Amino acid sequence: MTEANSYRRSPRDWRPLAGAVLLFFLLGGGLAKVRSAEPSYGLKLIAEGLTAPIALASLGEDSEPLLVADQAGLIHLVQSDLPPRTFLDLRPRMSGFNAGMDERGIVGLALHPEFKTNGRFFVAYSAPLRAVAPSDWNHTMRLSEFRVRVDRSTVLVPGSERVILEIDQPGWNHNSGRLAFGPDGYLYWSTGDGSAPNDIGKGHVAQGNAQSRHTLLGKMLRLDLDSGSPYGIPRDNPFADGVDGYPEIYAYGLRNPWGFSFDRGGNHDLILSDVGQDSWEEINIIRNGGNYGWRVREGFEPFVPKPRRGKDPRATPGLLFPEASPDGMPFMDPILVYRTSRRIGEQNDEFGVSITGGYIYRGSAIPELSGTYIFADWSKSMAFGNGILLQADPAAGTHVGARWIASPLPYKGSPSGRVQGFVWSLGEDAKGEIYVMTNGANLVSGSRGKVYKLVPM
Ligand SMILES: [Ca+2]
Repeated sequence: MTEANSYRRSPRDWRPLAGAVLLFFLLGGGLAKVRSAEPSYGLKLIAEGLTAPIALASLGEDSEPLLVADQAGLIHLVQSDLPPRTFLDLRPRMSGFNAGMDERGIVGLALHPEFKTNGRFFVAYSAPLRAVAPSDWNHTMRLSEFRVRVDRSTVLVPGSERVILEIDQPGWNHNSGRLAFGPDGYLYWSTGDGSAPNDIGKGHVAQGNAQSRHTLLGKMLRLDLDSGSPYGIPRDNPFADGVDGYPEIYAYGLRNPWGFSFDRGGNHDLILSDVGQDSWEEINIIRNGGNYGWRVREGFEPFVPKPRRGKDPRATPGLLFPEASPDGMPFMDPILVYRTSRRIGEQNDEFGVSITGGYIYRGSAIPELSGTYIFADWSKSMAFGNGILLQADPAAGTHVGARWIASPLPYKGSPSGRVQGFVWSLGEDAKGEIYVMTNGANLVSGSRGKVYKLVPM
């Protein structure tokens, strides 16, 4: 907790801090990376007029063309200097949206590792509640496969949708749903805890969905899309035999993972952001079978929820397990935390209210950023968008017990790292270059969504 407090730093403190770090380095202290005060990179607008861009992928070995998935239900084909054009329209197959905030829609996109030769790609989206689900639940999250023509990757094969797996969702939020293929060739699919505060309520099992091994909510799932029908279970999934938990589970104890990636270099670590409820935003290194703590822990601490609507949640029987995991397994601590700004009635100088996961920069355009973990916070305000780009130096390693520290990522024109709009998501192309997807509104409607690329300037 004490180490976390030291991260609390106003963006305006960045310049003097950079100076202090430089002095420390010159005196032989040898702190992490030292960069010039004026960043040589910035954000280049490559697409606008979208709604809520949430995931992207290069179609080929070059950066472009890009597929950009919009939470509102469209996947666009994006090339610089051309208007985005519709590649896939899932709106007729989706559940609806709230007038206000919403976490439903298209939430995940991933191309098969052999996409070039098999044309297969995968999308996670919110479908209407299926008949077998409890009738008072909200919707059904669907993972589907689609195909493009192998001779022309920009052309979808009509009628190619094949439903892989559906997960019923009690609420409209905490869906997560992000997708990525690992270096092992398996598809990883993150899920949120299902909705309600404290992971308690309608659609939440007694010990919380995230801690239960018998629900697919609050998990990292891992599927083999090259065997079985509609999918196979990798033999080393922790509950592959289905005895102690659902075989699709790879890791658990997650609340609402808002972005994850595999490092293209190094140890190819799986790096995941988990949005906190009351106190801490987290980055976690996800390992096979790991229990990442939610709702028993938040950050490095036992989770003690703040009272809501006048009720003291401590009075809820069975809520708190502060000392040990209910199943006796050790918890996996995050590798990085910072204070969420969402606490009520507290003066704060934190980065924002909701962490957005990113990428270790392995591109070639900005050598200055090589090896830096680049991520973001959605916004400091819930109402108007003032997101921030953040960075951490992974030099401390990714082993259990390693700790990274978050700081703003200043870029040309923004010494504070602040971004206009809500940072909806970050993306990475085939060359390892990084994209920042924003939305000018805190809604899944309108046309204030933009895609920027981090480029030398
Ligand atoms: Ca955690």
